[in-house]
Amino acid sequence: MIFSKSYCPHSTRVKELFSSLGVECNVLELDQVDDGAKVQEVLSEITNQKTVPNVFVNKVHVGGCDQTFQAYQSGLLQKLLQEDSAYDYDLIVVGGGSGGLSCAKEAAILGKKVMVLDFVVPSPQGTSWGLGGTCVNVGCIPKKLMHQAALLGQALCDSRKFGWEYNQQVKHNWETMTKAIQNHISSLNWGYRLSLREKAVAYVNSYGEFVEHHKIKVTNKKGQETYYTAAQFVIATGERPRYLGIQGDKEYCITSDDLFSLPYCPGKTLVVGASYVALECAGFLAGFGLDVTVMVRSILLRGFDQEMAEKVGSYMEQHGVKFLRKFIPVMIQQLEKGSPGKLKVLAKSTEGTETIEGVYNTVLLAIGRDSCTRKMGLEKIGVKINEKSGKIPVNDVEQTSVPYVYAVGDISEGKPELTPVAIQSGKLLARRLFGASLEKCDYVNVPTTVFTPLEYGCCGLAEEKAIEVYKKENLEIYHTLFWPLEWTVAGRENNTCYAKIICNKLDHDRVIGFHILGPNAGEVTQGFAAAMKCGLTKQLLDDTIGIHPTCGEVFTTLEITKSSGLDITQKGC
Ligand code: FAD
Ligand code: NA7
Repeated sequence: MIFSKSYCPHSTRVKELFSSLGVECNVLELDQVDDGAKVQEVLSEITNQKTVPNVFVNKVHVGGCDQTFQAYQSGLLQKLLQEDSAYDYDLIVVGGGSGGLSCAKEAAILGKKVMVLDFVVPSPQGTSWGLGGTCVNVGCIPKKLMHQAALLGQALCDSRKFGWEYNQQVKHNWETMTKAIQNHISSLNWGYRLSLREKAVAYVNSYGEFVEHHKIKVTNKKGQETYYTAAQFVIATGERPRYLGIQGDKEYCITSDDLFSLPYCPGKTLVVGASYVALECAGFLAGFGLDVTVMVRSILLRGFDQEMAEKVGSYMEQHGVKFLRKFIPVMIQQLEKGSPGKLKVLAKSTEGTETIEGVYNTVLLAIGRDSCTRKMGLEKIGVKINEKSGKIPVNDVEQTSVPYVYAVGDISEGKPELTPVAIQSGKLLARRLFGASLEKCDYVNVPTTVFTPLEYGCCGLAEEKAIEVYKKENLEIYHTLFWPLEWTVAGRENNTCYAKIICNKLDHDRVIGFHILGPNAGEVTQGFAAAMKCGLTKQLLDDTIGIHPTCGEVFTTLEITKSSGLDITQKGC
């Protein structure tokens, strides 16, 4: 199908190319039909391409004149010209995590023949898991459950103030918790398999690697290879934890991939890294009463609002987590084997020549994650990756540099690395590919929560980013400290929880940044994120009647601006 204009020389070249290949095309000359401009507008929406010619082959968008000739030269065009039915599947999804499963299920609901490949390469410590990807097995789910286990410990302390009396010694049992969490995860793995089967999606527990256009080699645990073809592919292979590349790291350290199913209590733990995975793990381990140190290379929670990040850190510090700032490990040595054993960590300052040593039972690396894109033959079919980050650049319809290959989730460049983002973009992609939908995934104002001992929820811009984008003089920031009612009788500290909104004065005091540090921050943030999608302003917040007594109600009574410098400490309840 060629969308063309009769006077356009590039359209003529493309038409000549297809006719030289003996291919009969449908051609729509947009300058010769009444609604040509409208069609061009819709095409631009769907394909992100404003110009003609705009070429589709067997429902796959190829592009303009240059892209069509490039596809011809690489042989891709000839492949696309084969009938759809020449392929084994309409869609093969590589990666059965949040993004891949949502895309596969939606495509199957829309009547397509779909296959999902999912394979977990065991961690250097030998840990592997079932279907569902990072979130279910080694991410959000076990992390939040361990966070909950730690919060229950805090609740036990609070409960005495509320009159609960008990004599038994309270202690935490790692094995009991881990077993219960892993049982829950197994039930989720089973649920995913079942729901694929119900929707007639073929699930293959094997590793996928492209070998040529439209063809993937699939290798199972036993090394047996099978080949499949598909008209379209979605890559949703996610990320895996990075290692330091120093002596002893892969041999002796664990990562979040190992922690949640560790068969023994990790004991005295060094957490290396300062982003949310690091701080969340450090937080719940300390909540179980373990001796926990976080080694920070530079700042806490890079990318998040730094005022909030520092408050997260100082609460953790006041509740027993030690921080070693501006140090990086240089060597890990095993002193004793065991479950857990004993490790010596040598670290050096990032600012000078100082070195320090420490002995820990466990070293947990949480220093970032690498995209799983380098060992799957992407170069063989010409899918471009960002060589530095390994991420796959995609356009606003999640299409890669190869027209029939799409990418969603953590491996797509510039997108928030969050489960609901992967799910939404996978689902909408399937609807655009196989339904009649034009809806694109909206990556703006995606809310998130850091589940540290004091939770931090946010939506929109960090203060630093808002200043960079809108300039300080155009912003009004409202903030307050607050004391959750539940904390008063429990005797927990006042002036610790904090709420902040950043408003754009040039746009009716529109809320462009929402930040809360307090209990249930995720629950609070979710609703306000919906309000921000609807264009929340400071006036609308003031017009909203609060729910008393809750933490969320502070946002309906914000009065003090940061620029006023007025005292925000709370004197009573
Ligand atoms: P994944 O879920 O990682 O799935 C990719 C799958 O593809 C994996 O199963 C992988 O083994 C498989 N695979 C890779 N290569 C191949 C191949 N060649 N062939 C076959 N299969 C392959 N997000 C939140 O929203 N909230 C949270 O609270 C949260 N907490 C997190 C906590 C931790 C500790 C971590 C690590 C992440 C957390 N995340 C959280 C992020 C969230 O887990 C990810 O954003 C999400 O899982 C990304 O989904 P995905 O589909 O891109 O990839
Ligand atoms: P991030 O967000 O990539 O952060 C990595 C953290 O580790 C950050 O604090 C880094 O410090 C630190 N880091 C990175 N390299 C080193 C070395 N070599 N030594 C010491 N410290 C280091 O990683 P996360 O694992 O928390 O999360 C990644 C994604 O996983 C996240 O988006 C979710 O989707 C799940 P820096 O600030 O760079 O100095």
